[in-house]
Amino acid sequence: MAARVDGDRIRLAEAARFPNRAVPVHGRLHWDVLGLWSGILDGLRAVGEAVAVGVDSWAVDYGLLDADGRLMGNPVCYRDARNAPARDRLLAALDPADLFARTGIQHQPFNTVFQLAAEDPAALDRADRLLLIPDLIGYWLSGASACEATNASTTGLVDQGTGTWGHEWCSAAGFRADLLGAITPTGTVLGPVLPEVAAATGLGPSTAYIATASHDTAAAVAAVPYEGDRAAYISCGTWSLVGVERNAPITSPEALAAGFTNERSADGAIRFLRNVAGLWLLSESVDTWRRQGLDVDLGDLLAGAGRCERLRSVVDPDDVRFADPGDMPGRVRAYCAETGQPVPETPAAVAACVLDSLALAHRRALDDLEALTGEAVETVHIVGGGANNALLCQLTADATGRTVLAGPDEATALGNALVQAQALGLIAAGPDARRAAARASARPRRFEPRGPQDPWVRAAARLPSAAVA
Ligand code: LFR
Repeated sequence: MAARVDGDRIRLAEAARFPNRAVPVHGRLHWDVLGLWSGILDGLRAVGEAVAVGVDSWAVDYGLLDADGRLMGNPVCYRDARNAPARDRLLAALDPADLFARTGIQHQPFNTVFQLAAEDPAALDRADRLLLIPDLIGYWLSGASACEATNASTTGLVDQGTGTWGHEWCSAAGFRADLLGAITPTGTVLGPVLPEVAAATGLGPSTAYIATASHDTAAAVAAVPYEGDRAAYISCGTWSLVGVERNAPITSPEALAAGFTNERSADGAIRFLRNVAGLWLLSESVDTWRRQGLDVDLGDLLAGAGRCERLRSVVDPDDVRFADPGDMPGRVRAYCAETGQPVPETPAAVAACVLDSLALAHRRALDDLEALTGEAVETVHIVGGGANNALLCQLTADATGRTVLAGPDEATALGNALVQAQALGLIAAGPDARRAAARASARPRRFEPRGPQDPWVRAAARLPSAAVA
């Protein structure tokens, strides 16, 4: 994405778009990180000159570098099956409540700490450095190896008390703490891109590489155009991250049991949120139908889903069966059959079931959020690609009985750019100035709740109680 600072706002333009797929090979699910790198170089070539560049991506995943700074292997995708047993092993060796109290991070199987416990010990011995995905791309761009703070917080390895890596968790997971570099404050200007990158892309040699909010969710939350207090966000894409921003973490046993986590925001505050499985269920369904030779058009599918009877069948999107890539429509049908609900047969019926279920999961997360924080939520900002899904936005308003403000859809790119613009002094420092710029840059669409809440309450009763990681 190319971002231009225009007075008090940021204008975004798409420069290039390429798919990011996890590739199963030899019993392991990998990311094609070199494919991503070449897509990024194409994108930079399309942008041409730029004052600065910053990278964000999904969290937790990493590459290992050897002493020559070479990537030792293709990064493993966080959805790989190796993580859950490693998590269970580590949690049996550590005190889970203490781990949560000190890191603030819920025990998702894919947290970096658990992935590292599942790594090949020989690879960890040989490795010189670990870089999370955006830091790895930043290293290839600039030669600087950052450990940007928002993404570092998702690893499950940062002690919130000291603000740095917890060495005892590194040894428990079986790796040397010196694989991790010092944590880089969000918004640090790290110097120019490498001459070979400048030459290959047309970026000027003085283009700065900035450690922006490199966790995509932190970047998206940095761009929420809040209009008042009592607002929550749903950063809605592959995942629905449902949360609020707070000054202090909540690390009570109740928060742990409810599957909430405390990640770091761009300003060093806390993103208190729950990971809800999100539009992953729909995108995997569409991929499955296409593999089966069905010609699925997303617009037609959503229009069809909108015409279906509401709440005919619902699933718990956080059920572990939906976590792995694969035949999502088949799993949705099996879930409905097992819970004695009508089985959705057509793609539109499956999409309706998924979207009703996501709206219901949003409702459940917001209710839990209110109970845990003791603060009412009146408005819900849906940001990210899900903001373009008008049906999901309307259903979320209906299910939660709250006003939904949808947009910006490219919240992650906007937040990334806002943090860079602040680092360069193009926008005044601090969260208030950034929020004002976010509001000036986005025009959210409003969805008001329709109808009573009872059908949603009754539908929720059809599901087993909240699935907690
Ligand atoms: C969203 C996200 C979530 C994180 C998950 C795995 O893209 O970054 O915040 O929990 O992906 O990294």
